[in-house]
Amino acid sequence: MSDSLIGKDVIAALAASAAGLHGADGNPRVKQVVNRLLVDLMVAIDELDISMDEFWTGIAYLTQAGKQNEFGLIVPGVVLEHFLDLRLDEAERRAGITGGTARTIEGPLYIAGAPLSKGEARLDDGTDDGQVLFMEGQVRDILGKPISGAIVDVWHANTMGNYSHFDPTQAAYNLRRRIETDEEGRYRFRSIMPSGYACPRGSQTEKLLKAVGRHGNRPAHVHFFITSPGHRKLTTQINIDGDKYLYDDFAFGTRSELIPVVEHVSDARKIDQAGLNKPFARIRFDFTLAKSAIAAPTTIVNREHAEAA
Ligand code: MBD
Ligand code: FE
Repeated sequence: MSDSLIGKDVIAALAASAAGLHGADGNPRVKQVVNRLLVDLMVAIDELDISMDEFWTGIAYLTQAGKQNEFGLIVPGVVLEHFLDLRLDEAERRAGITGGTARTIEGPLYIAGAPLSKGEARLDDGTDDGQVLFMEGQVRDILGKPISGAIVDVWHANTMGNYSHFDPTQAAYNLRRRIETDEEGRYRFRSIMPSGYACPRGSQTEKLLKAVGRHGNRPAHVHFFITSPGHRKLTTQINIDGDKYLYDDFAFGTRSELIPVVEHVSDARKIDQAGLNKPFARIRFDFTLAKSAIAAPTTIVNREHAEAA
């Protein structure tokens, strides 16, 4: 690292001017954030002696990432989405909110408006002959009371690690459903065992990961939003135990509390009872929601979500 060429006072003055701090117009929060990020960026450029070519390579990288709509993938890949979770965890701890199911990142592949059904659903359309997976459980509050009428919004990849909507070969909303819990707070679904996701070949995300010597794989997982009036929204995932990438997730989403036992059922009678003709897997997982609180930041995240046609 070479010595810096520009004084910190000069950088501060340039950033303040560029962020409009000397005028009354504009959005004060935007001005505050832009000022800070400009200071931090100029200090980094100066102290790391970032060359013009390096700088413009970075801008070209980001431009292409934007064209390819990849920021939603780069953000978890560079740990920022997990970092936001850690901050929310700590804010909740300080507000005295404890006992809920662990949260983990949403990721970029949620599609709003999946078909809604009561109590149970089948997520797959029967065209993927992956292992059948039954998953069920109960949604409860932190006192252990079942929450009926909660919405379990679930989405996951197919056996190729691909998500419907983003993968045009799958039907709309394949492997995506919303299930309303029954009177006992229970949900239940049939689906197929997902495979892990891998960042697309040739993507900007993959290029960055390669440049820092990392891979772009996630362990197999199932995503959830759990919502119920009067309770804090839960954004989480479960990971499939035994996956090669279980504790080596490029997106930093794995949490040990979110790795349920996967029961592999090969007993002929049980297979028959399930109406199947080959072994299947079963996962039981309960969700615990914290009560709504005004003392802590909201868990409702407003970000752009597509909806299938
Ligand atoms: C995924 O399926 C995912 O969940 C995340 C966080 C990033 C990329 C793909
Ligand atoms: Fe995912």
